[in-house]
Parts: sequence; C-alpha cells; structure tokens
Amino acid sequence: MSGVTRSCTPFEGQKPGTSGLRKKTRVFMEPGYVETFVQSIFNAIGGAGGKTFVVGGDGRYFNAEAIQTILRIAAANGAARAIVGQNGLLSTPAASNLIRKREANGGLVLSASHNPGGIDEDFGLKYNTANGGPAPENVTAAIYEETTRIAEYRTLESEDLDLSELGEKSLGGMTVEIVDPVTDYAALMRELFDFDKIRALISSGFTLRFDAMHAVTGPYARAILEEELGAPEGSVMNAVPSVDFGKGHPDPNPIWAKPLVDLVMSDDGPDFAAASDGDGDRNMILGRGVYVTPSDSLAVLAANAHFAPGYAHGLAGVARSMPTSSACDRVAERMGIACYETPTGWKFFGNLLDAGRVTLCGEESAGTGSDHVREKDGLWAVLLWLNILAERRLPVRDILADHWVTYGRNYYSRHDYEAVNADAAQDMMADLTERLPQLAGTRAGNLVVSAADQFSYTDPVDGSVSRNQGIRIWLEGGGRGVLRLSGTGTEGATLRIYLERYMPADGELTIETQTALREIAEAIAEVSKLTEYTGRTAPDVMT
Ligand code: VG1
Ligand code: CO
Repeated sequence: MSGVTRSCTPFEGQKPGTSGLRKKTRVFMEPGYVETFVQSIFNAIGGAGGKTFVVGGDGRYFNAEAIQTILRIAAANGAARAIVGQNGLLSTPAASNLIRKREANGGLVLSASHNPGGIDEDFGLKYNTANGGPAPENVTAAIYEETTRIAEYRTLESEDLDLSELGEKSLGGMTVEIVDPVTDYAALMRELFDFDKIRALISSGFTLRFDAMHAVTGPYARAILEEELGAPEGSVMNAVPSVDFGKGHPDPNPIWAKPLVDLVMSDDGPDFAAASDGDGDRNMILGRGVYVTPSDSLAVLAANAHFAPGYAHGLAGVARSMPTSSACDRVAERMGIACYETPTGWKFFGNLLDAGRVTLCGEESAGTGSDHVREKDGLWAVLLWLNILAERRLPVRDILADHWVTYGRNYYSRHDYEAVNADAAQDMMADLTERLPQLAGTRAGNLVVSAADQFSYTDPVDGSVSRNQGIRIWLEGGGRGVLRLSGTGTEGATLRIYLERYMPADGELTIETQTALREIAEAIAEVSKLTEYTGRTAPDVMT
C-alpha cells in the first residue's frame, strides 16, 4: 500500500455553515470532493502527523464510503490513530465524548443532522477540535481558506477496511481502532444520573416511548433505556438506523415526529415521550397531553438539574442562543447565576463551557446539553428529564404548569419559510437592516416597535466578535421577533422567524401558543415586508 499525492483544483463553496459543511449528497459524491475538504481540514490545523482523530457519523447514505476516504487521507497525512465507531456509526455527542475521553486531537463527524438522507438528499461533514466541540469560527474560516487554494491531497491506494469488527487494524502507518459506539457514552450517562432511581420509576409502571426516527440514537436508546433501565422492549421506536431514515426527516419536532405527538396526546399514551434527530444531538420532550417547547425544556432543566447527581452541586451558569426564549434567564436570575446569550450554533458555547462559566446550554431548535461533552446531547436531555421525574414523581404537564406559575410563561414559536428564493431573502434582510435605525416608534400591525438591532456577539472569553447574527425587533407590550437565515440548508434560503411573548406568573398561562403569538407574528411580517419579498403568506413549518 503506497501513499500518493494527487493534484486537484478547489471546489467552490466548501464553506462550513452553522454546523459544518452541508450539501446535497451528490455534491459530496463528486470525485475528489471529500478528499479536498478533508485535506483542507488537515492543512488548516497544521497537519495530521502523529495525531489521533475520532471518526464516525449518523449512518446516512454515503456515510460508509466517506469514512473510508477520510481514513485514507488521514493515514496518508501521517495520523497516528483513528478511533472509529463500529460500522462507522457514532452519535455527535458520543463522538464529542470520545474525543475528550481519549484525548484525541479532533474528530470528523459525518452528518447532516435533521436533514433527510439519501442519494438525492443531504450529507454533511464537520470538524471538531480537541475539546470535543465544533470548530470555532477562526478554525472554520481557516479551513474554508484552505479549500479555496488547495492544489493537492495525499491519499493511499488501499482496499476498504472492514469496520464491522471491534479491535485494532492498520492502514498504512495508522492504527484504526474500531470501538463500540455506545459503551463509553453509556458509562458517562451512568456517572451523571441516578440509574437506580430511574429504574425504580420505570418499574413502578411509568411508561415511556423514545422515537429514534430510524437514525443513530436507536442503538444508544435501546442499550440504555430498554436493556439497562428496564423500559419494556418496544419502548424505543424506529430503533434501527437506516441510510435514508425510513425516508423521513429525522427531525424531532411536532411536524416530523407527528405519530409520537399523536400518541402522547391520546388517552392511552405514555407518561413520557421523546425523540432525537439524525445524529443524536437534538431532543423533543413530551408528556401525556403536553409538548414541552425546547426553550421551556432548557428552563425546566436549569431549575431542576440539582435532582440529578451530576448536577447536585448546582450550576455555574447557563447559556442560550439569542433566538431561544428568555425562559431560562428567569431561572438563572432567581438562582443568582450568570446567563449568556450567544449566536445560533453550538460552537459558540465551547469557550463558556471550557472556561467553567456555564454548566447548561440550550437552543430553541431542540438542543440542550451540558459541560459533560461539547455538543448538544439528545439522550442526555431525556435522561435528565427522567431523573427529575423519578425524584419529583409528578406528570410532565404538572412540572411545566408549576414552572410557569413560578416564573411566568414565555410563549414561543419558530416559523420557518423554506426554499425561499435566496436573492429575495437576502434583499429582504438587507432592506430591513437598512431601516433598523428608524424602526423604533413605528407602527407594525396592531403593535408599536420599541427597539430593533442586528445581533452582534463578543465572546467574553477570547474577545472574538461575530456580527450579523440575526435581526431583533422588540415590540411594546413585551413581545419580540427575531429574523435570520438558516446556515444549514442545502436548497435556496430558509428564513426563520422566532416569536416570543412573556406572560407574568399571574397572567393567562394556558392560551394556545399560535393564538398567543398572532399579533406579534403579524407585526413582524409587516415590518419585514415578508410577503412583498418572498411571496409567502404562511410558514412551511411551525415549531
Ligand atoms: C440550525 C439550528 C441551530 C443548530 C443547527 C445545528 O441552524 O437553528 O440552533 O445549532 O441547526 O443543529 P440554522 O443555521 O439552520 O438555523 V444540528 O442538530 O442540525 O447539528
Ligand atoms: Co443534529
């Protein structure tokens, strides 16, 4: 087996977005595409020589082939070791854990997360750094820079490796260690949570369902929830990962996980239900008769985390992405701990976690996590909920009602406008940005704008500045609308409009969400000239 250097020319657009590089699968399948991107990653991090990398993905179409390519490039670039999940599978949080636990130099995570998989769907590749977290912006910028001037890559001419057997093999001068994807992750969960208490809850007749959505969490949820915690077989639904996720969107929200929502809303539904996404970092939480918004889930977890052994000593602080509702801010305020507001994307939590400033983090897009890894973690959120339920012994619905009565309620919804003409979306945002300084005091629908700005973030740890992270519009009466364009889509533009309205604890706490937010939605549509620019009058997805 010999190392070869091949000359190549740059591919356009190998620019990592909110969470790595995401493109149509066929784009990734173009000859040399994965090679040039992976070589660019290694070039950007000062080479792969002597280093250890964790490699794994969510099992979607092309996962298996891309991993073989990555291993060849790593070996040819002199990497010492690759730690690979069996059959190429690793959930994103499990990959993050392995990078940390094994003190690897970094990791390559193959996933397009909640986007559908298949030859005509989406694929993705993300680089994580030694702290286990997604590469920060200076690293992704350096990678992109390399992709624009790459002229050659190193690879091996070798047979594919069999990744189905655990143990070590060699590839050129590199050791490839194939590990069980679940073992180390399950051990970490055992350290954080009281498994005996959760087991007792389940054996007392408490029922649960976990929808793995045909994606990577199936084996994790089966091993932990069914085999270890005693949930009856079948509690984990859609548990076998498939390359096209059963032709669905592995996106844990009330639209794409509707069968699960219908189940918990029925009379004989389970006490608790949850779902995760393609790569296992998102979660949706449901209780009988109730959907917990991700923003509320973060707030409830912050208020109750001390019930779990891993967080018994309290929280250093919390962080949420800017569009996430401020429900957790109220919890932090009452606890007397700091609450940070970051741009969208988990990479912005890394510095705060590394510096020990925060313990819990979350995003409105169904992501919650803590300092146990440097990614959001779907199954972790489920286990923290279960640990809290095992201690409090109340239905999810009552825990939520109790939370609102204590802190008030942040009515919240995100409206997504998908596959919008990219130019129209850009023009709309540019027009609105230009008008921002004059917006305060103007009428919007039935409401009046009280303030508006473009969100800019200065990282409190390293001082780096990230501008243009979303437009914020506050309305008199306490409402807020946020507009930003997605950085994970692969077709046209996805416009996200995030709506929030705070109701104090003594106000009306049980209005239907969309009804509670209607006036705000209309006001934001009017100020942004939404219909004029995009032609849209209603969102494609409301979460
Ligand atoms: C979306 C979410 C964001 C999340 C990102 C990656 O980004 O809004 O909160 O961090 O996906 O999640 P965007 O740019 O499309 O709004 V995952 O589970 O797709 O890695
Ligand atoms: Co994900």
